Amino acid sequence: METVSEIIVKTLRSMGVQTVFGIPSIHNIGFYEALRKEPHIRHILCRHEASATHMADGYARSGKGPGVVVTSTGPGAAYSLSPLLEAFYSCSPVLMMTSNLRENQIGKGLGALHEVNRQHDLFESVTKETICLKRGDSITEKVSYAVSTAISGRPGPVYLEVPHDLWDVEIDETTFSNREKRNAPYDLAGAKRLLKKAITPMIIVGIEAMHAGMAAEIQVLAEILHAPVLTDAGAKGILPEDHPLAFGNVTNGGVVKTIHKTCDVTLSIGSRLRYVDFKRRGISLPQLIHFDWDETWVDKNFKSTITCIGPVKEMVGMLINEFKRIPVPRERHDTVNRFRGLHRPLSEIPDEHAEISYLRALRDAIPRNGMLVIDNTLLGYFAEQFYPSYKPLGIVPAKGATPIGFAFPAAIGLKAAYPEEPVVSLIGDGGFLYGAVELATCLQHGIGFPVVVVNDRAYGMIDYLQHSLYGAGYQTSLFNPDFSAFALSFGAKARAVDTPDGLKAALKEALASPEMWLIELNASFPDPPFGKY
Ligand SMILES: Cc1ncc(C[n+]2csc(CCOP(=O)(O)OP(=O)(O)O)c2C)c(N)n1
Ligand SMILES: [Mg+2]
Repeated sequence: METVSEIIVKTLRSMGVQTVFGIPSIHNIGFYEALRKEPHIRHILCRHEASATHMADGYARSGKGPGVVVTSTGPGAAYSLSPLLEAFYSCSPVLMMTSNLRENQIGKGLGALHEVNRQHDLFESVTKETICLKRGDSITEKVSYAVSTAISGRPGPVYLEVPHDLWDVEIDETTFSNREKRNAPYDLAGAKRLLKKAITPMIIVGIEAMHAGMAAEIQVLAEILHAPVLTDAGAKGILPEDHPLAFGNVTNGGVVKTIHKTCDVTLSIGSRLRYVDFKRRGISLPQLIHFDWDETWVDKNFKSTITCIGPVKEMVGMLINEFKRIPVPRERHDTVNRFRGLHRPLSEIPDEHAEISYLRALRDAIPRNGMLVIDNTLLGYFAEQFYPSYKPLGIVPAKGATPIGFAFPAAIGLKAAYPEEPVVSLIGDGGFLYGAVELATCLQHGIGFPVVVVNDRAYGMIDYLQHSLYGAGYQTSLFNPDFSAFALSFGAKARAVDTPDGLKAALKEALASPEMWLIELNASFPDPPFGKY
């Protein structure tokens, strides 16, 4: 006989879970008791459930299995909502485990501790599925189902709720074998036909393809078709951005606009084709072939000519097989050469704007295999467009729901997944103070990386919007702590810089050490990139 919590922990472990983020509570200590006895799962104790959920999201994006966060009933659970929204629309496989009232109290409105009416309903909009355990359930089956739902198809968060009187219940559970999911047959004939007729097709790759580990397939397909590749911000680097067919973020201006206007067929692979990235920018996608795992994002902003729903990696493999012996038309080579001639990578943009010099400093200091986790801060917006990424996760943005406050805790999660790889967080003074106390988490768990806090003493982006729309700023100036003294008080290292060279030197020093660093960058970037380049 084992307790429900022991079975849950055993199942998580058998499904490859190595790290769990969370905060213990009277309602989930039964689960913590099982975790205490499981030496192979590392628990990272956090200071806020919102940060813990961003950490689980950062971890989940690493591709090392689901990012698991454990919260308590009611207030603890509800703090996870906003971070789960980001994870949901960034297709990040987070497993949120939470407690609830005793099973026989749920839904009765008795006024029990931490009670919230219909707790799981809160999570319906921000998860792939909400799963509530009950007495009599096969725990192994439900927990396995929760994990596999998070990581399969289009990945995304799953909510798993356990009534708190269930944790310590002893049950005798017979093993079960995972049911095999069968994929519906898919038909690529239309896609092949259209691609054969195309003069110059373009490929758009979304963050889903990145999570599905499709870098190799994307490169082979792009080379076989000799098609330019554009990505959403989260997939930047899936084709190294110094590859001759990589043209960066779909939202960029310059050559990217020419590509949108010139290409006659679009092959979209695992992209949401978000309104903010496409429609709002006046982009049209003629003859769209939409490859996706399910139909949720199909025909939302663009009517597709051909829709192919199925296991996308496998479907791309089929295209590779079909096209590998078909010669590329001469005209396409000429068109792509013309695109190349118009392309202005970061190394060729003149230094006339401060942001370009700072992006160069970041790129020079961060090794090719490094990961830059960016918040929705002004320098971050420039990074999405101009910071070249040479690998999947070379840049990690919060573009699912565009929150601020993501990049510091998410970088903690990513660094927990990749302790040996260089990770840097770039965040504004406003966003950093959402979760700055997680410096304690870093020091407590020996997690060290540089967090660059851009101190413009403002909610700068909002100040810019107020000035452009109303001619004046209001309630956007920030009173800040002494960031260095703040970081030092936790035992982290700290440095304040105000030049690109200063930033580069501080980052190199920080990246060479295993310690936690706060680099305060005293600079402001009052003009966002939109329409500027
Ligand atoms: C959770 C959340 N709250 C509010 C916003 C609105 N918002 C967008 S940018 C921004 C200012 C961010 O300030 P800071 O982090 O200092 O970066 P800066 O704009 O100054 O570069 C705010 C408040 C948001 N995107 N997300
Ligand atoms: Mg700011």
